[in-house]
Amino acid sequence: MKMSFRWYGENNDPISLDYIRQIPGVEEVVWALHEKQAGALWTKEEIKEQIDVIESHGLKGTIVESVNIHEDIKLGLPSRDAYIETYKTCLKNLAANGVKVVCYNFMPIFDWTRTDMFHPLADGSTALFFDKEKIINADPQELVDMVEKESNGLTLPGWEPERLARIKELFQAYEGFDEERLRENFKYFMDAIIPTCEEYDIKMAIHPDDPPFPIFGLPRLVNNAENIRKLLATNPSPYNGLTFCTGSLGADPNNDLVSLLKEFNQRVHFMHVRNVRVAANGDFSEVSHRTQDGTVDITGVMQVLAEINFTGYIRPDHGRHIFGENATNVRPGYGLYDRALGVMYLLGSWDMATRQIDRNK
Ligand code: DNO
Repeated sequence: MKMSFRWYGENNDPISLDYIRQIPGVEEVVWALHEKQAGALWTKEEIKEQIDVIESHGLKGTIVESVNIHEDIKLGLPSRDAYIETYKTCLKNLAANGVKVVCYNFMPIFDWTRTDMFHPLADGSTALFFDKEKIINADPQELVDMVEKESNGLTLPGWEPERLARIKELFQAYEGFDEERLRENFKYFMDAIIPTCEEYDIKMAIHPDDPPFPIFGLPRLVNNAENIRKLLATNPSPYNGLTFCTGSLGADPNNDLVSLLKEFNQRVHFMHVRNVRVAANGDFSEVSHRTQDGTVDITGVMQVLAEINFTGYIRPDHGRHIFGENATNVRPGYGLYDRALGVMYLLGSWDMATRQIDRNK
């Protein structure tokens, strides 16, 4: 298992690589060229420059999150072929620099969605929060305005201003779009890139839909066992793999994370581990990584990883904002402290589980 930590790049992340390096067990930095729009080319030189910075701090940069998919690919427009060619070149350029896994998503228009970025928790910290009722009644534009207001000038992944400027037009383009059509477009994309992935040994790891149910009428592809089965079946190559995000999938209480991981682990290349507390009305709050603090069985998930001797990448996902972190000094969900505590919890669970397995041998 390769422990990693997400980092937004120099002059873009308030957290330095020097700090990340001090978190026990972290070997890898999960990075991206965040200034690049979906569909843009990542050159070999730009990639190398970023990896050099990471390596100069004693860390590795062999996993990327995300190389975003242009909306025309998801929509299946004729222009998709040109974007797919560029995507393939990105993959080749990443592979040439030693990158092994690419995390991405296939969600229409929005990436992850929340209604509140600094929701107060009982312990005095704050965390990302999702109010289901509010979303059902909201106009997508209100959500965009909220995200802009609460992100304090730091661009949030998946909420880039360029993407948000096109909201109305994109909603029109997706009118009448259903799951089947989106899945067909996914298959078209996957079938086109898999030969490149296989040739250059670079794996794709799709991120689940967050939240794992349709919002604003937009279809979902990666949200439960049945849909994940269908998605993986579109192209059976192991290079068509998953990012297994416990927080995203766990926001639907019908998803049993331990059994999902048991079923799909052969195709899981990247683990995002965090906990959520789901309320009876469907609202959910992000919480600490600890199993008892939420409704996701985090230690159960770590036990499965230990049992299969997981060799892929893992990162603590979002954390609460604690120890003085707030809207003025942190990117929502991506503070330093709670994610660092998360690393220790995940490694502690892993160490105990693997030790037990060794003893029983
Ligand atoms: C949120 C992240 C997502 C994730 C993308 C992958 O914090 O987990 O933005 O990076 O969905 O493309």
